[in-house]
Amino acid sequence: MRGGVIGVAQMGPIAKSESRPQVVKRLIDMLKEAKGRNCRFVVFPELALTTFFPRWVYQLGDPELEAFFETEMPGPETKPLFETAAELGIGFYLGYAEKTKGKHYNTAILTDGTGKIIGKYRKVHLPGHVEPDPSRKGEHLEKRYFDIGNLGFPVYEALEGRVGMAICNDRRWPETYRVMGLQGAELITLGYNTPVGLGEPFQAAALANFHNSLTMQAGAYHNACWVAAAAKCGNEEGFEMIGQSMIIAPTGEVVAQCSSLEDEVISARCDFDQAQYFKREIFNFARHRRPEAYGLITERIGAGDPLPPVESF
Ligand code: CDT
Repeated sequence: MRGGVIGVAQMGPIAKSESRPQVVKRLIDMLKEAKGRNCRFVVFPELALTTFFPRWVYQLGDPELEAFFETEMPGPETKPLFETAAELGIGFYLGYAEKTKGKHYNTAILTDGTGKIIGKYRKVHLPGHVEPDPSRKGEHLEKRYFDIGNLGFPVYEALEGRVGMAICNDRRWPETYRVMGLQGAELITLGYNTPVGLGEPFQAAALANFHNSLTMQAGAYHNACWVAAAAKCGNEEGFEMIGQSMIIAPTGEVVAQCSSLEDEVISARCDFDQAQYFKREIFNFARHRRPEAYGLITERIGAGDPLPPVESF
């Protein structure tokens, strides 16, 4: 079978005081559990090696901030994860904070079953703010700490098919899935940290789980691909984050979902050929998509740009 049994390894909270070796042990334990379930690939969360530090205000260059970033992958503390994965013959998606050549990225890597890195993605849609604002109930300062990803949305050959990556807020944007869908992605892997209770208006917090599944189920169906998504969740340093990690079929159906807010492994048999009917018929982009008829949508419309004039007819 192309594809195979895919695991999602959701993580409960990571305390600020937790060391990298302690976190890596948690990841290894879940990798072993995934092996017991016959998985050949496992998806870990966004920023899976540390607490979600963008909730706090640091000055750039502060050593405490810089310590959240990896300067090499694998490094001495993450190597055991790669070694175990190679022993077990499991590939994985891992999110972490990456520092390279003076740049800081919110990054994910893809490995094959030998512990070799075969793909990298750097988060494009960075939510939140650059400057803290004491009137907010909680901060989300990804724009302060990370540079915008410079790798696009690449799709890699893996699991005898095509596998792409996204990170957290990316999952809310249809273009994330479509850019990978246009490259024939059969599985989109992603990790997330989604806090609630930062002072959202009206029902937004209550709808956080609904919007989580809504965006990913739509992305899977519209692009005829599997989506495997892992949360870091629960009460982390006094801040609540949603769980609801899931695996979604190309039909848009949820086929596995976590029920806890802790470390938890789920798995599903993801046959890439199950996507072929939709890729060949309903979402055959080459045959049915009509970008030349979409008009202004092909022009760049950025934040703060005036809205384009409306044609009268
Ligand atoms: N990590 C991440 O991207 N989280 C965002 C929450 C943003 S709330 C300011 C998300 O879209 O889930």
